[in-house]
Amino acid sequence: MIDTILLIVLILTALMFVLFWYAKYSTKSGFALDENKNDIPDSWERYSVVFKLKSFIVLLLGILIGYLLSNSSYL
Ligand SMILES: [Ca+2]
Repeated sequence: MIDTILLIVLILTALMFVLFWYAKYSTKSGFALDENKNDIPDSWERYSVVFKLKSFIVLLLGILIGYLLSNSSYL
């Protein structure tokens, strides 16, 4: 059970990093509109709270992964 949750969290974390990377890449390279220059594509601006909480989310995921890993059968 823990193993499954750990895998799901790891996949979510990977998706999260792809999302953050894509937001930065698309605005920096200029194919997404970013008129207020905050590295968030303007069409994603309604989800900007996710970007504001980025370091908190990464910290939380790190703690969660550590906790799940210590309780999983992988170690
Ligand atoms: Ca923007």
